[in-house]
Amino acid sequence: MKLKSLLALGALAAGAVYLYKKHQEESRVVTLQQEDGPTAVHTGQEPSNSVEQDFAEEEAFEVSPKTVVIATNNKSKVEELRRMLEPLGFQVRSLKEIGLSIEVEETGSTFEENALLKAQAVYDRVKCPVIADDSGICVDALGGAPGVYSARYSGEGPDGEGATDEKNNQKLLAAMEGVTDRSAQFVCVIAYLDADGQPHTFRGVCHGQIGFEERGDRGFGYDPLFMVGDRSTAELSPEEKDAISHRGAAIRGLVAWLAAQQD
Ligand code: ITT
Repeated sequence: MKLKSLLALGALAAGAVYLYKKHQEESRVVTLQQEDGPTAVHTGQEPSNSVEQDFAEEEAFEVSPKTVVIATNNKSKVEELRRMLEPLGFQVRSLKEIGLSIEVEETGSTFEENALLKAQAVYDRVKCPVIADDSGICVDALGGAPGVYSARYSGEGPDGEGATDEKNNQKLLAAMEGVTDRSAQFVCVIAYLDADGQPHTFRGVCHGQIGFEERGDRGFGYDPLFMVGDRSTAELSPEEKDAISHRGAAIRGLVAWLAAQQD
């Protein structure tokens, strides 16, 4: 195993130990009331299934020191973040699971700004640790476009009304017709708001090339067009994608930072 991989594994293990210790230490009970949002109940205990099922009706959900709410409406992002975070001891809660319906206007001009906007909007409603993800694809020959507009690329107006993954990919392929420089980056910024609402951001980048046709049926979004070596990221297994992806890199940044907080 390469030294880089060993170091990454070490950082992940340290992060997991940190979360475990934090969980062991916490035993107080705090109830936070929200005006028109759900109520987060901090107990330091594992949540029971029955509490989970009542989230929407009760406007309450249980929060242990390991709980993190994922501030995204993109279920593929939730899936990727969950599969990376849960093995490290995080208790991942999606917006759907806590019964919180929220759309945040992405008015920022950088991934960092938009990730923070999304994290803050959700933190204001739940007052417990939150992770938001703003990500996209930046194509060198297109001056970095679609960048922060990746989700809205094929849509109408500033909200990108009507954009879909399929239309985005078709538009990108058309824009790249006859272009020889195909270099591109997937970028992900994870905004983490801790229990006190202090913001921290972590950026991950994955370098690749825009393909000439869609390949593979895994992943989501621009994956079928994003080539790393001779495979698209839609042809990688989940583990292979996490090991090289922009999201994987940003999450490893967060986990290493959490581990450093132990001291
Ligand atoms: P939220 O804002 O609710 O998180 P969203 O899908 O609108 O969901 P973004 O604004 O961050 O998220 O847009 C991300 C865009 O970049 C969207 O078009 C994704 O399909 C694409 N994208 C991000 N990560 C990707 C990945 O790992 N593979 C393929 N496409 C990705």
